[in-house]
Amino acid sequence: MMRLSIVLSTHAAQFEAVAFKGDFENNVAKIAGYGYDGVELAIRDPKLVNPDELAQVVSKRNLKVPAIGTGQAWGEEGLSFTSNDPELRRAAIERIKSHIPLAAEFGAAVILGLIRGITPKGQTHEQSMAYLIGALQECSAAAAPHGVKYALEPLNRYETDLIHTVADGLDLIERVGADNFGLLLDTFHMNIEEPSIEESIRACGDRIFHFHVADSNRWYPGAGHLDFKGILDTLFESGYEGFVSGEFMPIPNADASAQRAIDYLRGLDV
Ligand code: LER
Ligand code: MN
Repeated sequence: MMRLSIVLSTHAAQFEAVAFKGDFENNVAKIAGYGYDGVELAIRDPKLVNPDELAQVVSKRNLKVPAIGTGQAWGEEGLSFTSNDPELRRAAIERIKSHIPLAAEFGAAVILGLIRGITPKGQTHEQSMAYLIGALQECSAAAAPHGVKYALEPLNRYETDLIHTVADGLDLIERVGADNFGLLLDTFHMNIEEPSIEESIRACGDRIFHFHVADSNRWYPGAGHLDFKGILDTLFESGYEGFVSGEFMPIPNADASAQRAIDYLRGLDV
């Protein structure tokens, strides 16, 4: 049976598609109660969490942590691999490396979303790509001995100018040249950018390190017009063995969206 998780922030977060924010223990209990197998933790800074406490709360409910999201470090602190400020670039790299011990403890992938940044005015796209590749090589090399993987997420054009599609991501993987560097595919972004979601999943193959689901409108799966049966069958036919993780807006509210998502996805018989 497909393993399902949902994004949960360890602290109150600004990102609108994080359904559950704050009140960590209570939310973990609710998520387990709905039948999820895991929680994807959004952690701005690992220094702000107590790893043993986190592990205890999560394992008490028999949940796994398939991935750790880092995007709040960009959203709330402006850290970016491609900033024109060398101190912010260095801080972003150090922050992303600082997730390695926690990720190793949970056996989780570390997600690289908006921490990649957006090309600042006056900087060329080539320069951003050079910064990005250097940062990814440094982080991947630091994580490899610990068995930790990084999953960079292609994001739609309205969020960044850097890496929109699986094709962009595969080209980046080639240039980074590290076995522990792959992609996180998100159906919301794919619906905007990919010519064919299924073809792109097949093209990405064993470099799919994590998977986000939201419907076309970024509501829970089942609330829009994506063909999740076709998408998820293709994903598992490609050999994917990881979690399918819900990252959608809390509409009509966090609890109802989480419950409707799991009911719908389980009903697909994937
Ligand atoms: C994060 O996983 C995501 O999908 C982005 O839209 C964050 O900006
Ligand atoms: Mn996502």
